[in-house]
Amino acid sequence: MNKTLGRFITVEGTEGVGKSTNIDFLAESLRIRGKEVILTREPGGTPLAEELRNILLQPREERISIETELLLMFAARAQHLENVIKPALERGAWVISDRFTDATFAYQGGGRGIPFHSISVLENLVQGPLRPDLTLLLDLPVEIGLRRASQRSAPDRFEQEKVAFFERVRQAYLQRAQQDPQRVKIIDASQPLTDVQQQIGRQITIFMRQ
Ligand code: Z5A
Repeated sequence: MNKTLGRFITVEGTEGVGKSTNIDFLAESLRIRGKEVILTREPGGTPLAEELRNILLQPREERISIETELLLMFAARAQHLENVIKPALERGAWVISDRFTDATFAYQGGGRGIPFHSISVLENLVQGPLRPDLTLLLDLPVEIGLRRASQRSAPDRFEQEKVAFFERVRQAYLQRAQQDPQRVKIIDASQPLTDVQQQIGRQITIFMRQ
């Protein structure tokens, strides 16, 4: 656990797994236990980081190099950590972030092919020792997630990727869970919403007992 009073929970997964749908439920289940909860997201979470998010997600003619994409993700993260996450943890709040650095390992690492050790260098530079206390990985076959997500607005720059890209992202996430089972808990997101929420509730109960 971080040596702060608050706790840092991240929610991860590939496209359309139900992160946004379940994050409010997660926040509410902590609030009824008396916790101050801060909900945030990556890339984003501060005005500047949200500007970087727009740059990252907007489809554009000029190709964004994979290194530029990686560095912009960490630039947004540095801002988010300094101005939102660390101050909240220091005053004892529980921070829930819709995505964090596991997404970088999954998308820029697994998806784009940037070596994991290069990502680790930036992770250490930007975060120091700070890591999430708990990560809920909502896992779902890629085609189901893409089908769920396709019912929304026009696809962003990531959503324009092919199925094979998201398969690599999913495998990288599952690898992260395998390497750190104490922190990363897999939630079967293919189940009906009530069942997914029961799984999340169980993990939160276990986490709060630790
Ligand atoms: N990215 C990156 O590359 N590197 C990084 O380091 C970071 C991010 C931090 C923006 O993320 C992009 O940034 C992301 C990765 C990249 N791009 N992609 N792909 P984002 O999180 O903002 O965007 P997103 O992944 O596109 O989120 P999403 O598509 O909104 O997914 P979601 O929040 O997980 O899904 P949802 O909106 O909650 O649910 C989708 C639909 O399914 C919706 O209609 C629900 O009603 C429905 N749903 C949800 N649960 C169920 C169940 N259980 N059954 C049936 N239907 C369900």
